[in-house]
Amino acid sequence: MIINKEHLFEDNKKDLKSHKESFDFLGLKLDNEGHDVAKIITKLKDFQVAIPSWALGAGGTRFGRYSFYGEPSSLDQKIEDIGIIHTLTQTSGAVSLHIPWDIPEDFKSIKELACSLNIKFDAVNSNTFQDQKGAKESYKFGSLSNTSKAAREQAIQHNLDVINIGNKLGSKSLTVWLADGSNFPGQSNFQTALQHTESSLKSIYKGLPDDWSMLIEYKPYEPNFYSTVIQDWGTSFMLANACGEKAYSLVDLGHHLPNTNIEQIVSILMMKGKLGGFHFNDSKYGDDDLTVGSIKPYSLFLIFNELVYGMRNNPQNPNLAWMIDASHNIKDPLEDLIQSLESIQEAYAKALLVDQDALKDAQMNHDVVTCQEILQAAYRTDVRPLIEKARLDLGGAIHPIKAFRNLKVRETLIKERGKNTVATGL
Ligand code: LRH
Ligand code: MN
Repeated sequence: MIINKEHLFEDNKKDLKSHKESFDFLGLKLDNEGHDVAKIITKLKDFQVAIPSWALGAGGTRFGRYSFYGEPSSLDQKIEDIGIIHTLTQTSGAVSLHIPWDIPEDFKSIKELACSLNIKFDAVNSNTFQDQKGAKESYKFGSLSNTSKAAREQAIQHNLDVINIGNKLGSKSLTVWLADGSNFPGQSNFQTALQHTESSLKSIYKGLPDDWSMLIEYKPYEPNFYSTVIQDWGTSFMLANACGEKAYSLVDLGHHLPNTNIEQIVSILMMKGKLGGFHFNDSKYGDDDLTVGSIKPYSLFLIFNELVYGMRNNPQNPNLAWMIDASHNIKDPLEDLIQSLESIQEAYAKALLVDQDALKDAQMNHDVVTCQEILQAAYRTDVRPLIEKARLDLGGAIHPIKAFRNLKVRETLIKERGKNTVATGL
């Protein structure tokens, strides 16, 4: 399904007047406060978030999975679905593939399809947390950290194969997340496991093309529940430094123990020039992979406040890879992703309204109340008219969820694909 631009234009017409009124009102207010509204709109337009190829169908837990009709059953259909989201939101012009879940059958045609929908190939993800049929070695007791040299070499070769696949698609980064760890005290030697992981990552790093980067994702637990080799930002940072200048840490928002100050981690990694990118989602307890901004929107805003500060003051840190990593157990996957994109854009737009110079002054003068007033003034600003304007200027929907339903997207996908298609992924 391709969204008909005429139908979208007609659907927008109903909301054009109220959008224009709220945009003009907010524009005047921000102008009076000295903000460069046009510059903020441009930043929002340039801000593109990659959609995970593994989150376009219904997710599930060990307690069950409720299928969603009209799911994509091929990579082509997944790219089409990302095209639908991108047409409506104009902020998801990239896809992050997970290998082997989404190996292209025909590289040429998949590149042409993605290009026709203005979708780029962002980071490719390796998978050494599941055994593949016919694989010689098992990852039951680890992959890059396994005490078995043969298992480590198999995992290293898989990562080199993933780089090769990404290279054919125009991707420029590899994301490595390891499930490696242990379930019981005494099961593994922490030092040996980390040493194996470091030397294995160095072997993969040697296979990186010059203009590529390696993103090392950390996670405190699951699927191992006693120890995880790359458990926190410090370990990922250490390994990235050990590998070299093309290696960075990847921050998955759900990979932190409760009440961890993630915005502080983000600011430190940026200051050290080692923040490579994000997996955006939200969570209440564990790695819940819920809709971005659905549980802790203020925390997301504080993270973007550090990102805006870092993007202004840390030229040593590269451009970041913006990606979503979520799982949809009860919502329509496409609507869930659209809501996540809106929350990300909203947090970014609010953070762009923070008067960083005034904040710095107040911090220097220990004027704690003013520090909070400056942050919360930005956070309390309803920035939705700015995001609507950025979308509208690019030919998108003023209200993407409304348009998704008014244009009967799910009904059309079910007609085209039927009710029994299942997407690969989590
Ligand atoms: C691990 C993770 C990782 C992916 C997987 C799908 O929890 O966040 O980024 O490989 O989810
Ligand atoms: Mn992730």
